[in-house]
Amino acid sequence: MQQRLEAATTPADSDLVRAARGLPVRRTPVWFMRQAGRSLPEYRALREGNEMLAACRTPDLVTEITMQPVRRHGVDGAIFFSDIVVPVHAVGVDLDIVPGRGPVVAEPFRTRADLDRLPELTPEHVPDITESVRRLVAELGPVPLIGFAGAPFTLASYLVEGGPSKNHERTKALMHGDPQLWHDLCERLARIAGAFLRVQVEAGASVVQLFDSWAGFLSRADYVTHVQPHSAAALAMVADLDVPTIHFGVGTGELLRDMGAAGADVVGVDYRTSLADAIERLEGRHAVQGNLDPALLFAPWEPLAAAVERIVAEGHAAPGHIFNLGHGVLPTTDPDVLTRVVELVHQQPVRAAR
Ligand code: 1CP
Repeated sequence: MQQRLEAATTPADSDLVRAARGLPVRRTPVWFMRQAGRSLPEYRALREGNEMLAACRTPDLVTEITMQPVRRHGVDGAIFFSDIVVPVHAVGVDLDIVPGRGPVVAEPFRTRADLDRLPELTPEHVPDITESVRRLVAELGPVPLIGFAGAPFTLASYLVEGGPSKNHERTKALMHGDPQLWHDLCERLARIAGAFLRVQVEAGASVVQLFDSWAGFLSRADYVTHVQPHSAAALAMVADLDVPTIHFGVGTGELLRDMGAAGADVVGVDYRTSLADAIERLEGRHAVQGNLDPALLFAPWEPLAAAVERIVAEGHAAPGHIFNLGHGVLPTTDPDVLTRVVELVHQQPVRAAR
């Protein structure tokens, strides 16, 4: 017998949080990475004349931009509008987010002396983040706010390369050329990422996601030796706070088990690995999140709907499933298609209680 659940009145009882914890849900929860952003005309209007980093530090803009996709699409979670480089910028690293390019660091990190530029992050560095989260939690009611941080490897890549990188060659050169310096750099970044997650949870975020977007560029051996312990350390910094954690990377089919072992409740799956294969690799230890190919949002409705239905059905094999894309919403996506996908996911049958 399926137990009937009353409508959620708190984020802790929402379908998103319940799915992350492997509990029965009313409907499969759905949100989209990069749901706040350039696909929405109302976002583009608000960002007009506001630089990205400044926007991330302005509570009026952060709350409005975070709310936009929740109102428009009826998604089950709000992703905090920020960027993975906000905490390192907040502790003093000179960087900018260049339109059309991404984060660019003025002086890339290459030597031991550079570690001095990464002090501990305290709540005093980011009072505006606390303020934005508090305002959002009040406005969202039962809809959970998803906080996030960049994982040490992905953050280190931006700092070492000096910006977006295709091959991460300087990062890997440091990892292998001076493993001790690499370890010390990632240890600092794990503390900053973990502290940034804590600030968001202490202000009221109900779930957090650690983005290790570029982990898929690593061999499994490198991941296990040089990366996973630091991601685990970042996640461990919120382990006492009673919020579920999600761990995501792109192209990580070969790393899913090791990413899961870093300690998150939910493992994010990109579109290259089927959800069925991912669930098998994770051996029932984790809920999963994913994994519609963002490019499929440009296909005709029939094949798109078939892919959505297949993903929801495959998700039933996991302890819990949060529907999402395999990576972020592409800027030219038609937002009406996203709304339609949310409706379709919500219409699908949920897994029978076990
Ligand atoms: O002018 C603009 O609109 C800037 C585009 C933009 C936006 C909207 C950037 C620059 N960052 C963001 C917001 C953002 N970044 C969010 C919140 C919005 C949401 O998800 O709805 C989040 C979660 C991020 C996280 C982020 N930033 C990641 C991890 C997620 C992922 O996409 O893998 C990464 C890798 C970044 C770096 C970054 N910031 C911005 C860009 C263009 C990039 C990628 C650059 C690159 O290719 O290396």
